[in-house]
Amino acid sequence: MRRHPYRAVIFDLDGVLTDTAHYHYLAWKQLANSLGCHFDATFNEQLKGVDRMGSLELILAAAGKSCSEQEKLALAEQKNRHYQQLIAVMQPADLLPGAADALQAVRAAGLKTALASVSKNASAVLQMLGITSLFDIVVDAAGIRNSKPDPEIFLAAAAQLQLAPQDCLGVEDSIAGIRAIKSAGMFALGIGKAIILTEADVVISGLDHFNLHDYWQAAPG
Ligand code: B16
Ligand code: MG
Repeated sequence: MRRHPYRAVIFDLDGVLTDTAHYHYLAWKQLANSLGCHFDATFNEQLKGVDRMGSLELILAAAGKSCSEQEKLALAEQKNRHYQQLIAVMQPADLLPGAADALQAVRAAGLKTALASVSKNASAVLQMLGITSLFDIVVDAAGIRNSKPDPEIFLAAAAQLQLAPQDCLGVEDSIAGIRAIKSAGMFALGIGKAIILTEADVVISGLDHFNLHDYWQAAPG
């Protein structure tokens, strides 16, 4: 049997394995509206995959507002408190359809699994979902300096797995994340809509449509 062209799959968390992307949206929307800033789902696409302070900067810039560093920290903390209230009740049933099966299929095929999330809440969410043990390595906000779309988080994951970037397939639901995967030199599998994730190599609507073998022919080499 032909060896699979990839040796690892690097998964994003929010919006790929679980619907925390929606909770981030609700928490940012409440904060933005309390500041009198317009906020909708279209604008939110720009925030996906972007770290907390980077997201706040985008909201303030779009509204033409300026704040001191101290005010920004307080606003980011306020958003995070609301987000943490929303995720407090998460449990294994909150895994998105196909997520656990996809992780298990990757491991059964002999490939490594990694998580690449810029969220400071990533480890807590993995614990609540009960899937920490399904990852060989986890790279989160603590392990990087630059948020997506910088490729750093995906390159760090490949390095920790002791693999070359081209041996890895990245899975992302955000425009910033797909850009990070492509900049890292990896195959990018988008989760969502092709009309939004235009830079992805392949887009599927969710991990319930994940089939590792479908991505063989598109692999480099
Ligand atoms: P936190 P991912 C990202 O996670 C989210 O997509 C993004 O919306 C959020 O602002 C960012 O994490 C930071 O999260 O405020 O919890 O540190 O998509 O990289 O898994
Ligand atoms: Mg995401």
